[in-house]
Amino acid sequence: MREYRGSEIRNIAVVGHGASGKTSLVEALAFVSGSSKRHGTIADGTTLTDSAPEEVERGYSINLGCAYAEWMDTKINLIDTPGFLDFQGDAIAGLAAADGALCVIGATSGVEVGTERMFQEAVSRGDPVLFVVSMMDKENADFDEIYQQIKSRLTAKVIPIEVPVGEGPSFHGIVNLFDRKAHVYARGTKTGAYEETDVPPEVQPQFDRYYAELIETIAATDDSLLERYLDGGEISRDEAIRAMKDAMKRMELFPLFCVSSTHNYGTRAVLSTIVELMPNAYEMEEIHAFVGAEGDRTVEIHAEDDAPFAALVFKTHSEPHVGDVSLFRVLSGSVANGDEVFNATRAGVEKLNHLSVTQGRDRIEVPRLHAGDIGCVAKLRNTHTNDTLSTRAHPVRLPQIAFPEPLVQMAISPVNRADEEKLQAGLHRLHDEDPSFESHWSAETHETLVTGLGERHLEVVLAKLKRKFGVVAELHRPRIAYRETIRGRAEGQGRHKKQSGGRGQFGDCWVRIAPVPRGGGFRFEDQIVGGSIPSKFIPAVERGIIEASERGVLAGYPLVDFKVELYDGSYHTVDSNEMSFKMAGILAFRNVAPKARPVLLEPLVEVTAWAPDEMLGDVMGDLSARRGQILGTEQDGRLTKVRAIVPEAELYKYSTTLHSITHGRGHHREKFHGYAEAPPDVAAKVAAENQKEHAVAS
Ligand SMILES: Nc1nc2c(ncn2[C@@H]2O[C@H](COP(=O)(O)OP(=O)(O)O)[C@@H](O)[C@H]2O)c(=O)[nH]1
Ligand SMILES: [Mg+2]
Repeated sequence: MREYRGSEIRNIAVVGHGASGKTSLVEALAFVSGSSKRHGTIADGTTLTDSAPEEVERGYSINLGCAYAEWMDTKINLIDTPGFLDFQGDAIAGLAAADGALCVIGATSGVEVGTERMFQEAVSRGDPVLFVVSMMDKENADFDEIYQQIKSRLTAKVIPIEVPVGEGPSFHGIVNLFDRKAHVYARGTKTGAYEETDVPPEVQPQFDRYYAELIETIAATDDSLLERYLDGGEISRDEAIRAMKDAMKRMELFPLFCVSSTHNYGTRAVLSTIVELMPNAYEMEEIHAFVGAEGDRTVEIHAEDDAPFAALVFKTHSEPHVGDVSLFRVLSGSVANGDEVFNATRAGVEKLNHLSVTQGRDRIEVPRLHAGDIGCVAKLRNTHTNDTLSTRAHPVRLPQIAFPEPLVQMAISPVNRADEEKLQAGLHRLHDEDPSFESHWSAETHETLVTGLGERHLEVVLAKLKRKFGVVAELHRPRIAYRETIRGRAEGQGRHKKQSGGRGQFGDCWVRIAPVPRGGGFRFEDQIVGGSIPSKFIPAVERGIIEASERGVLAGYPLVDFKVELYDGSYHTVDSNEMSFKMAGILAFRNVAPKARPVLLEPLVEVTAWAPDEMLGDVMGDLSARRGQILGTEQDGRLTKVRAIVPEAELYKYSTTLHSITHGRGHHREKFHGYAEAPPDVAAKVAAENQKEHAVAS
């Protein structure tokens, strides 16, 4: 491959809902350009960008994948992204690495939740977006219908640039509104070869309608063109292209195309359009990168070859036998194979051996990459997603990609207990690859918790653990970190006496126990007067009480928010020691706490849920059924936001329920809120479960 400079590079993220045809489109574009020798399919598991075993097995994308198409002396980097929201972390990373997006919409499935989500994400980043209606060959494909859906659900500024010739199984060509020519595909063509003809009579009415709309729209984006148009003058193709490109950058215009990736119809036109309408890599707006240890100063980064090298690692993934592979976007400067670079995020030197570009799973070594290009390198020592590679002389840290926060929580354990260490190492590595996945050990419930964007996300984590790290693990419902407290006061004795052969044990104490406000923890007051317990044994009493309180009195959960006054006791000059006073403390707690009206505390979560208006009633009904207390509702863009306090125990798999109530359009956030007394029936159930567990254990 020859070297490409930024002006000859386009970086395009391919986004949209799951199964809208993104991966197949990338495959077709790489193939018709001649850059990929084979036209792989999803069914055979042979596409360039769905090459991980998890993807082949499931038939959908999980990781972003990079391919390229060389077309019109330009290298188009195509970043295929997953459509399911469980994997939107990679879709967001793909957009962050690109300068524009192809938003793919299936001709029969239309605009879906993932389409809305990713279109908004692209627009909020200020990236130009080109819509592509895919699968035009499918039965019931309806181009006009999809155009109307985009108009009503995504943006009124969408404008068709092409008209399909035939639809569904009879789809066999496209008419380009600029060229006023039809591409009629030879039946059975494998390479997208076509014959150029005049506009066929059957599409003439549609052509006239869309052509008028197009010219009017373009004219409206530019005052001088508008004037000429109103005076009845002509607008040339070049003028129209320039005006459209500018309008796309300002988000004032979104062109619409149509293809069949299976048949390679319409794909050449998409390639040419990307070259003509999408910004080249030199046109990137400047970025403010952080410098200095504190990161309190910034420098401007421009896409220029002779500036110092700076690149953002937007994806890392580990592959068995290869190790870690890092994908990065060169934002400024250029870099040569074998160069030494500086990871300013982790203050480490890395060597870029076998500098490459990727065509799906294949890595193709290149001598040099210029500002604006996307590259890859394997086996860096300590570099992860979101790190910046720069130089020792000019270390900078680029703004990081904001990954979505994980939401769904499960407990995980290895099936084979001996694999615990391997499991922890694997979880750690998977987080480095995918920051929207996290894991941590819960000291309170003694289990490892994993959080991700959805249940599908966590199931894929299990599959990766097995394949990449050889650990078979399983997911469970997480334990709830209940606590206990007391509502009343009580007092009494703890007396430990044991005579066994030689020296005996003796400890005796009297305590009063009382509640303190929520969050007050544990307080201990020594009120011994006259040395009824020698002061050296008093800390032992306290330790005994703390130890006993950790096991609770109702259901085996730690008892919190109480105070203990130690006010009397007795001792024996020979038999008393620390151990016996600790036992006395334990016995005192066990004797007195049950009399102080113990209650169960349960963790509460503040839930904020977003849903379309028409489903709001069902969402609130469901929250109430989960013992939720609704705090209020409020309009937030197109959706309504509901806030509620809900017991954590009732929130298991909430996102799945919300997803089905709102047909995938709702989403939510959770935040720990605090502890509150659980209702008696809940407390009784938790206590019974605890007893059952102990019965099994003993
Ligand atoms: N008939 C037809 N099927 C297609 C076309 N493009 C994709 N598909 C099928 O649609 C399904 C989803 O495609 P895929 O590329 O995986 O979509 P993605 O999830 O958006 O990447 C697969 O079964 C493809 O074979 C097309 O142009 N025509
Ligand atoms: Mg895909």
